[in-house]
Amino acid sequence: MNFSFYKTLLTVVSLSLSWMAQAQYKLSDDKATAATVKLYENLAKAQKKGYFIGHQDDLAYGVYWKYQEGRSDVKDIVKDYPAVYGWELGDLELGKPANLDGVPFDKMKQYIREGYERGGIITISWHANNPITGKNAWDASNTSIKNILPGGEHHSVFVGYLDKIAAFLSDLKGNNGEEIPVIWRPFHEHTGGWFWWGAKSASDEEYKELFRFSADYLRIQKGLHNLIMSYNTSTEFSTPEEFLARYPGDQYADMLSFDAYQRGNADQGEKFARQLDVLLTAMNKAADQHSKIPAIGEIGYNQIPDHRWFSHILLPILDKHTFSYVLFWRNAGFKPGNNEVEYYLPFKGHPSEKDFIKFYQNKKTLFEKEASKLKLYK
Ligand code: BMA
Repeated sequence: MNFSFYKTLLTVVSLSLSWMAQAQYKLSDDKATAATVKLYENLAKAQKKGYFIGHQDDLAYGVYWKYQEGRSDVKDIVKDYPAVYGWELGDLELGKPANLDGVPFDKMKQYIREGYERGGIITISWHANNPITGKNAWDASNTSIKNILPGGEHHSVFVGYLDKIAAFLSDLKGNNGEEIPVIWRPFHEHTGGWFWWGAKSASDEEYKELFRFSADYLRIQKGLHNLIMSYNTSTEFSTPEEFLARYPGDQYADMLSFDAYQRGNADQGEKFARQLDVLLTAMNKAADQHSKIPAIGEIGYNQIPDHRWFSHILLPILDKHTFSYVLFWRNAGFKPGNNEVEYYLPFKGHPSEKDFIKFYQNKKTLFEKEASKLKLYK
């Protein structure tokens, strides 16, 4: 018996299997920077360990504070930062110094660099103003996306918007001058009817064209190669086919995601959990079929009225599935404009504090300390 022959054969087989598992996840941009490629491969791998926890605007403000160096509502409770930092560019395209939620873009750049240098993951969304009416992202009236695509009357306005976005994204640099990789999540919740790029104003084909045109513009015309493209629906689907109805194609998407919020009373929790289960099952099938990485683009239950929500509603479903990350929406706090209070993660002293610590201690929830150990950019 020649054992060494079998040993060599076994090594060759297992090496090629692990190579195939990684090669399966290939970025849609074949000119992507080395760090972007690494991040994407490492995001795919890390799914075996668990899922990263993210928070929108985490470093900029919390429910009771604004712009305090090093502070985070998450860190106040669990002594660790989130692993994923969500940021938002809405109003940048108008040349304003701060975004639609008041976050100054120069500060945002600084926070992005900080999070990245600590080993965290950056994702950026864009509540783009309506280039046709000049009103905001929620103006879904009287819009035809054809007007902003090549040949359309408002095409140049839209291209002007993209120029501003490109300037920002290309100016995100790490300490060594390298471009910071970004999970770019534009034109999100497009299966819903509330945004001008949504299902009410744009046909499936028009949406695909919008997505492709803007991706090509950023990558080819603007030479940006630090983007991981995210295709992000709302909750209007229960099968992989429905989820993919507006999918721009494998050459344009790297991550698949959806946004889902629990609303109403705490007794709606089980119903939300069942819905989340259906959504994750359908999206993950689509992700498998296309060899893309799945994630939850946005989630939350405003003010968390159920003080066991994280451990009893969310965890059992999240733990059942394999996906890359989940991003909780922003801790805006009291909003003087409309007298609303908005936050999706607890702050120190909130009745859900203990429950969130349990969520933190769960093996599969990955925060920044674990992300940093994984060296996602190497
Ligand atoms: C919404 C709310 C708004 C905010 C918008 C964009 O869901 O949080 O207050 O302006 O996201 O960040």
